[in-house]
Amino acid sequence: MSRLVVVSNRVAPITEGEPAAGGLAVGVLDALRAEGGLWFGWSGEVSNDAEPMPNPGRDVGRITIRTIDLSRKDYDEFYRGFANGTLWPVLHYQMGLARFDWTEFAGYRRVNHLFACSLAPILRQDDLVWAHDYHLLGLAAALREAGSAQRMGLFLHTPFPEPGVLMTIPAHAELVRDMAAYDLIGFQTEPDRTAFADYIRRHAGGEDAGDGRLRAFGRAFRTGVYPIGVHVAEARAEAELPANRRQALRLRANLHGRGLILSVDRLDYAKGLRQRFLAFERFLIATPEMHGQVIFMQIAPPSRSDIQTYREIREELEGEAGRINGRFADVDWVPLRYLNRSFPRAALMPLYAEARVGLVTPLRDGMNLVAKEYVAAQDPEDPGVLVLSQFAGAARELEAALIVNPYDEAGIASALGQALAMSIEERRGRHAAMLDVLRANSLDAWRDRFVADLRG
Ligand code: ADQ
Repeated sequence: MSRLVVVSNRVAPITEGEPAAGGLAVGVLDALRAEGGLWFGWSGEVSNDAEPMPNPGRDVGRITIRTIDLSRKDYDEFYRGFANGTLWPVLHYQMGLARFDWTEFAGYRRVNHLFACSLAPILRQDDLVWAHDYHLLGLAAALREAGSAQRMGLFLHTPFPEPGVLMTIPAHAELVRDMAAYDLIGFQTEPDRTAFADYIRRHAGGEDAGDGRLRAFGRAFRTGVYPIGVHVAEARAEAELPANRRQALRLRANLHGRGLILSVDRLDYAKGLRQRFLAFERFLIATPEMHGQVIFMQIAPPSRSDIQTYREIREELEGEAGRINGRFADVDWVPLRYLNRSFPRAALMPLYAEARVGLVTPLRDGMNLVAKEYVAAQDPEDPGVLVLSQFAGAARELEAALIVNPYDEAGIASALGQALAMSIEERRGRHAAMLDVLRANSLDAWRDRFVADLRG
């Protein structure tokens, strides 16, 4: 069988025998472990050399890891610049936070070429190349220029915006032309796929055969919908494992029977944290009888903290958390706990299980695995309630959650009240319905379907 070659911006640090962090890492590693293969990407190191040499390969079990470092210029223009300063905000409909600079776009393409030039010589003829996410929209085009003819697929973990939004990026035409060099492009949801197909039809003079097959720029290629999932049974098992439950037990003892509302996100403006804090404040204003009865805990480790917009959102949240606690706290109760740190995945699952409410309200999100992990970690006999943004990809599957508009603070506040008061019968019914969906669209199913379609 052909070898699987995974390409992602970062190669997750992996150690044999230890679990990996994050959905991409877990899903991809399982595939590579099962069949053996190559994982290629940036090492995470910024080198002082203008043109860093590829790092020596390393084998972990049947997986070969190959990485390259980035130069300072590449890091600034590609990673901080076009990928995270332009693409990330626009893909999440946050155009007001996006900047654009042709030099950074050229840097983005240069790094896609750098990846391609390092990868092309080590590819075998029948390899399957599976690229991940918005950093690598141009990888297949660069590989084809370098003479590679392998089958190449891209899975986009983020949303794909409607054409009018995408076109706020002045280089939109170049970007989409590059994407068309893939043989298969996978999206999280049907609206994402449709938005891409609309662009191809209306703005690239292309054709849509209606069954996912598109034709544009002289190439025929396929698109499909592959909602990423979680390992359902493992999440529940991790939630119950005594060794993982240390923090959760301390938390429970400290709650003194108060209801816990829990949110877990990377600290990112697309996750809707500010609106969520304000919604919690609304809830406290509207329900004085709940004062002293409920605690909202937000876990949000900083990410991309060398980018200005990320520093700003962090400062803003610190201010809001302080203000809300100053306004409502009592001698024996602080309503909002804001933890600017990360937890190991294994410790997160028992924390999810402690929470009466999982509050997941991104302004936009490709999928949002926290929502799925929260549901999977619950005790089916006494499950908590998921409050979920209509703009998370997960909302298309988890219809039995309480679905909210993340911009509607009053709506979120009222959903919190509904969630905290929900009867056990209703909680069980909603949870069982969501669990069925999670089992059908598991992480294994996501990966197997994508790889099978790429192979086919
Ligand atoms: P992210 O934006 O990182 O991922 P999400 O899917 O919620 O968003 O989280 C990915 C993983 O990170 C989860 O497994 C979660 O447990 C972990 N994580 C998040 N916050 C954490 C914290 N505070 N401490 C420890 N772990 C934490 C991108 C897209 C998403 C898409 C995923 C997968 O933005 O829309 O769902 O990729 O495709």
